[in-house]
Amino acid sequence: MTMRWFGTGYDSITLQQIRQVPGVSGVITTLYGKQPGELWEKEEILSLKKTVEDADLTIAGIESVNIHDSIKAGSPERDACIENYIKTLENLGEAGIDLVCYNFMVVFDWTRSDLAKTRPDGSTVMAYDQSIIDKINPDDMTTAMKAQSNGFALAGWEPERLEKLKELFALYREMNEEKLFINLKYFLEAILPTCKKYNIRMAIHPDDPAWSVFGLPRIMTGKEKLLKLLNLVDDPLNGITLCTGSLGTNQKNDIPDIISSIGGERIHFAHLRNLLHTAPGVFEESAHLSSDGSLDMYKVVKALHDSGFDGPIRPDHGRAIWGEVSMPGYGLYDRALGCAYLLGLWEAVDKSSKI
Ligand SMILES: [Mn+2]
Repeated sequence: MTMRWFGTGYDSITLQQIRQVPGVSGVITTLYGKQPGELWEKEEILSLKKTVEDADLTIAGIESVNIHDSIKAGSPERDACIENYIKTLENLGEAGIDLVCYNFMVVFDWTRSDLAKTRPDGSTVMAYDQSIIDKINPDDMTTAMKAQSNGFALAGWEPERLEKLKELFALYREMNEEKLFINLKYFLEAILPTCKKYNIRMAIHPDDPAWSVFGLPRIMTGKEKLLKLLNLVDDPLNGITLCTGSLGTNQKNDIPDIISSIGGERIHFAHLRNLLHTAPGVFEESAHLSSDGSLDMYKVVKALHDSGFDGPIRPDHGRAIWGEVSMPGYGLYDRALGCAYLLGLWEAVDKSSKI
């Protein structure tokens, strides 16, 4: 069990707090100040590692080493960016880090219409309403997200990159699902020899929400396309991050079935959280418990356990509760409750399987 930690100066949570959550032994972290395409120097990685290990925790994986737009778009400067990505993987590998989560969403990363929707119990959560998104001009999206961020930098919403929104949209004007798959394959094949050398597992994160937003193509949306990617580059190191909150945005996605169809060998990392669907295209994030949302977390954990999955798990976003102010979704309290609940489910599933 792990928790995501954004690093000193970026996160409201300390490593000492994470260390005190029972059952948590590692963090999923990143060099948060890095721009997509930028090289991660070995000294920076080793310094991050030392900080984490000094707190008696381990780095269980990196989330994320972000992919530069030229790689997703397949534009000429992609080879230079892939070169930097490969050097970054080498530096991570040399530091003993062997799990990298990334995503292949274009222009906008994870998207919500509300970062602090109040629930009946007074907690606030991130929420999505397609009809609200449909009325937002994409030009205003960055400002709308930033206004609700409690002053924190939001993962995947780099202001430096989104300043050039018109250029970004122009870059992807001709983009479609098929071309995105081709560009993703090109990227994975280029980095695979390095991944093999260091045994680095690449774990693509599903698109969130799992459908096209603002007319931009999205490809990591459900079982068929996840399997397509795994077959396209058929190597055990090419795997996925099983994110229940992202795949679960589409109620047609049967998550236990996705887990058993993919198999534990290709699921390298799991984000476990729940969400509540209130109408088609309308959902809010909930507490982790099955009883609080639309997903059956027992069935999810059982499917993961039975698949032979042995990678890190982290609770994903949590609610804001007990007056805590943090980066939206990344407070301490509700994620710690999520850890305890998920570890309880895992223990029950594991012990039941051995009776
Ligand atoms: Mn996730």
